[in-house]
Amino acid sequence: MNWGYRMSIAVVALVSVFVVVFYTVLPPGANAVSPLPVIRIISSVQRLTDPREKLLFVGDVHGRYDALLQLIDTQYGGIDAVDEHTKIVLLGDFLMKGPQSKEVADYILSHKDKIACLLGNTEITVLLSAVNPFYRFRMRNPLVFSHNKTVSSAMRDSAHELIFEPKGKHRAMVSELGYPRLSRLAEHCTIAAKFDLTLTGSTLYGVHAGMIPGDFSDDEHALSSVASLVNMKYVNGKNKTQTARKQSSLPHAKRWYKLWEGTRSPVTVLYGHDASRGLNLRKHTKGLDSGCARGGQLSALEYSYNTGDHEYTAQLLQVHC
Ligand SMILES: [Mn+2]
Repeated sequence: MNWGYRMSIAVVALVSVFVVVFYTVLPPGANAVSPLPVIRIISSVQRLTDPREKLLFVGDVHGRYDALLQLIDTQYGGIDAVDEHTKIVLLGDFLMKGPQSKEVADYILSHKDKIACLLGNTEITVLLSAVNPFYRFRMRNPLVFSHNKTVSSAMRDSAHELIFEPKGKHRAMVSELGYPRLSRLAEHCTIAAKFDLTLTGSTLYGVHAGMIPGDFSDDEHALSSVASLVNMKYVNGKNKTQTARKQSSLPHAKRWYKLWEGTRSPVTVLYGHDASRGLNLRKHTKGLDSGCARGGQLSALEYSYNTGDHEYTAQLLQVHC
């Protein structure tokens, strides 16, 4: 054997040993940049007791900072004019697709007191990519949520379809936003938000994909998986613990919001995620993803208390994208 040939074998062997040690022997976390903050599943319960308080729920922004600005400008005359009685709630998937993800992230982080953000499947996948920079070989580091839940690699729904699989575009988003900014988003945003409207005894939940009746009830075990909350479109009508994004992935598949029809619950769920259905306003469920990312509209619902009839009214706002 000549010298060059021996060297090639030695190099291949060394690289193989390195890869094996790096991806199998080292404990999880060893090849992460650094851990992200624990992500809160639900923000601390917010009680609205003052009739002046308003909530503005905004559908999937998807990097369209221009549309978000136009919405806030049209309704309030700019973010600086939003008073302390008004809370803006972004319903997830505010990153990617459109060209201005960084501007959207900075807008949120510069106005944390006025803007609450929920994490969608897009943000979860970007965050998974951030803590697994070498995902193309193997994903080792889960995201950690309050309630001791995790979302990790190769996470599949009941039909074994991969739910969160970071791809090149997610890695590119990690590079564009940078780790410190993503870490601040992970700290500020939550998976869901609950608002108790004490003046009427009703409750509003915001969540990116959807909620099953009974989620967030006092029985903690009734909580759906994080994957359901941020990614589902369908539920198995005969087993509501099984959810999926695709209809073909489930037996007895029906849209999750059908489970809310006919209930006498005082709960209303506001969500995004389902641009294929578009604006979808029902009694207990309000779908607000009207396809801004594909040239549709950015939709929002503003809840304000009407002192005349002692009810909250929901006003629809839309801007063209
Ligand atoms: Mn989504």
